[in-house]
Amino acid sequence: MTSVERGRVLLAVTGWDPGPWLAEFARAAPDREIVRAPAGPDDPTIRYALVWKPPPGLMSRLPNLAAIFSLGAGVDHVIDDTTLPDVPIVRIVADDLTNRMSEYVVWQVLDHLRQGRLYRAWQARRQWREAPQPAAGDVTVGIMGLGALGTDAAGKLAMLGFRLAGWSRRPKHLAGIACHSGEDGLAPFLGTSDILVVLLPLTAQTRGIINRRTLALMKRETPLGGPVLINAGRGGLQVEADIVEALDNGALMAASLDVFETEPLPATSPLWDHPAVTVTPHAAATSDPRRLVPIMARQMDDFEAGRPLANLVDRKAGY
Ligand code: NDP
Ligand code: OXD
Repeated sequence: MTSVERGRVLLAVTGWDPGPWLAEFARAAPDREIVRAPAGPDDPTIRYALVWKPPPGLMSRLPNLAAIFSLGAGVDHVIDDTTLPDVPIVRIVADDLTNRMSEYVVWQVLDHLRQGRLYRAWQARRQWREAPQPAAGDVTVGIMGLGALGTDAAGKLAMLGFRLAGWSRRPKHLAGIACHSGEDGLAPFLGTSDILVVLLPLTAQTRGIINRRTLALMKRETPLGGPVLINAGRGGLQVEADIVEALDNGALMAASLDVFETEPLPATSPLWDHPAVTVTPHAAATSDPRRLVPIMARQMDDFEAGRPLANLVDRKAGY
């Protein structure tokens, strides 16, 4: 079969450099043609789309589209398009991405446990001081979102001796994690969390879930001196004005934020220079084309051989 008979692959990315994705795709799937734009309106040659924040309406103008591959684990950037055709959406579940996210979570949790902000401030003032050193075993990390990323991060934190709690939509039983679920489980879950790690998808149900009311449900007294928030899920999960207020009134002691309501984070945001906030630029777990493209190319081959696509998005649930 020629590459045209097999159908073309469209790469539709906004805000990312397409170069490495095109190069990796050419290497991983030399028998498939990848293009940056449809040949015209209603291009019938496009069979698959690899997307990150695709322009709204673009997918609906591809009449022979068989599947959409999100270049990220989250799919809010795709399914927010109300004109999306009814084709399978595949998201990323890959060891490479999962490991990177767990590295970020462990890095931030340990930084809070070991008082990284205090020591950096003291070093800047040439102060030789020792901060209180709580034990990991006295600290409960609450993982909000016990999916591919949350369960891996929980396992790695458990190896370091932390106590674990978790929250998911549907009930779960996971060894070593006090599992809570659904709306009724939210308050008990937040009430046990000294450090809250948010790894939820952004859906109609989760939008704005980190707010004044939910932050107030966290413990005020913790072995770290106060509750800590780490959000690497999506910026739309958090109400930033409420986070700043909580940091200023003691409902929160510190926050590590990788994602924001508006990205890039506007220069005017008070989060940039808040002394209790660590900002990273949506970089907790980067999508590395070298690791991810071969997985997608394999999935296309599987699909054409009649095997089911893995890691499909449940459009009704929104993730
Ligand atoms: P999964 O779909 O595997 O897991 C999502 C988890 O969230 C599941 O446990 C799910 O519950 C839970 N959940 C969803 N909706 C609700 C709800 N309404 N109430 C309670 N729990 C809910 O996703 P991943 O772990 O792969 O990824 C999570 C998110 O991380 C992505 O959606 C993305 O937004 C973000 N991300 C961020 C990156 C970054 O660099 N900052 C990189 C990669 C991902 P259940 O188990 O019952 O389904
Ligand atoms: C993702 C992301 O969803 O990079 O994978 O945010």
